[in-house]
Amino acid sequence: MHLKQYLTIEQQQYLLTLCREVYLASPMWTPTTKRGNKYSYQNTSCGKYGWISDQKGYYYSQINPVSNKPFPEIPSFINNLAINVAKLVGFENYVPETCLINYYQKAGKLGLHQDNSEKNLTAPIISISLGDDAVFLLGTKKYSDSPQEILLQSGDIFILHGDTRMAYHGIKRIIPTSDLLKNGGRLNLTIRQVY
Ligand code: MD3
Ligand code: FE
Repeated sequence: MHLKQYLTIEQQQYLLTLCREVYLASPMWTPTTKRGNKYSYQNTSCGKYGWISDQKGYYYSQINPVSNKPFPEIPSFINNLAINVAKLVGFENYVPETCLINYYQKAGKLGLHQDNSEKNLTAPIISISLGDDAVFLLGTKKYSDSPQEILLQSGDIFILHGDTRMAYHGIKRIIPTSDLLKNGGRLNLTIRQVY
């Protein structure tokens, strides 16, 4: 479910200050694949768990690998927003356990992949876009099915549930359009119930 322009400018600016607070306490890093290749974006997390991709593969951890400290809590505005949005797709007992924050500069991208390192594969994933536009690719459970291109803009929320939860997806490219972030780029927040 694509909620276009769901957030006001004021809400987007507030989310941005919350993101800054998170990455001051929990610095970003560039994730790598199992083989040691760098992804074309940076990330950090808040919540009980954070998402890690390194030589060991993809997994959730309670420790930020840069600071060696636990991830900070999910700010209550983000937590409440996720709970309310989950209700829109019929989930009354959604428990946000992590909020992954991805930062894409102009050349940022993310290849087609499935998100399956969560134990709970039925709870929805909630994605919030801030800053520059992104061409988002959304396929199906079959890698070879050609994905559709969806424009994600600042203030949009996308809810992945039901059949789309296990769909292949990625970020094809970033289109510099927004002045929300001081130095440009795009932030994506994905809120997940892991267990
Ligand atoms: C479709 N992030 O962090 S958000 C990711 O914009 C990720 O940073 C992208 O894919 C980003 O794993 C896409 C939208 C999104 C998030 C999770 C999904 C789409 C999804 C899970 C299943 C299917
Ligand atoms: Fe993903």
